[in-house]
Amino acid sequence: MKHLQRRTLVTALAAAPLALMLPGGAWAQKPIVLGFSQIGAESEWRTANSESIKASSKETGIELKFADAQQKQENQIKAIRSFIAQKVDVIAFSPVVESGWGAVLREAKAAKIPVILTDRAVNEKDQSLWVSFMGSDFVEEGRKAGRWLVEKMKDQKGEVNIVELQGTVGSAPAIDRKKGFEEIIKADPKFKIIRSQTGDFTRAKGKEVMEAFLKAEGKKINVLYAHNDDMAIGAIQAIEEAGMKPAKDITIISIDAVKGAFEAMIAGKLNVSVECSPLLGPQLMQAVKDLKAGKTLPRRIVTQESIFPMETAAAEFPKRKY
Ligand code: GYE
Repeated sequence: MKHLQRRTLVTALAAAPLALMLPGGAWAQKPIVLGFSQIGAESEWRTANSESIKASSKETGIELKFADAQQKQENQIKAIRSFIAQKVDVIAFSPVVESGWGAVLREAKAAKIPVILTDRAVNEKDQSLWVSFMGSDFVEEGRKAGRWLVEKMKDQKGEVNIVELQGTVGSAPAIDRKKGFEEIIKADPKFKIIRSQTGDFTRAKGKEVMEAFLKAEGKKINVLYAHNDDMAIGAIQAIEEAGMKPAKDITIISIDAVKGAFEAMIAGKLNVSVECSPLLGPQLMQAVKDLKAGKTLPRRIVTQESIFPMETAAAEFPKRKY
């Protein structure tokens, strides 16, 4: 009897791990938990980015804790602190502005939770506070916008007066897109940025600020450079309401290449959009898995992107995924 009991126990113990085996032979494990702090829903780009992250977390079985910060840094810091308290496996976030992250990132590091930056960079000296940064090269996007303009205006003799709608103040894309664009246009003194103000990456503010530009400068304005499509779309409305023709009276350049921009280009109201892909979900989930498998991530993962002048819009539109 004693002997039998022992055998049963041994058999049961041997069988125990098998009970955790999935039909495919893989071990059933607790799902990896990812805490993601999103900036908000300020633009078409951002909505597509959130959808990409949510969809790929489902596909990969990574449990996603998603927090929307409504464009406020303090909300992002709160969300990250709550992810630390919940002991998630990995934290990822898209920092609304570049600076002011040191303290919370040190808390994550002390809790031994790896942090991945997506989309936007932070301005912190201690690079050990995050394991990887994936997203676009915003300076290069600004350069692409500048190069397109230089080529477009190459035969223009007189001054080219530009108004600029900047993204969120202190954000990486606003800082870098301005920098890249200026770097290219400064080669020719005929290019002048006569007004530059933030439209916070939204349609409503883009429209409002463009109205003010038009009031102040009117017909003097030759070019609008908007740091994203949404602000350009808002500005197009302001230009039309002022009785002018967008893309004709004022050449319009923007960044993102979201569907709304393609629609505007097909309607002949936007001249060009530089691509910035929001589809970071699959790369992020892969990175999370790699981290959990003990792999070291590349410090920088750059998204590959293109540029779409309005002449290409109708042919490209059906292929667009965001
Ligand atoms: O261009 C803009 C969004 O960080 C790249 O944020 C992103 C920018 C994008 O609101 O539309």
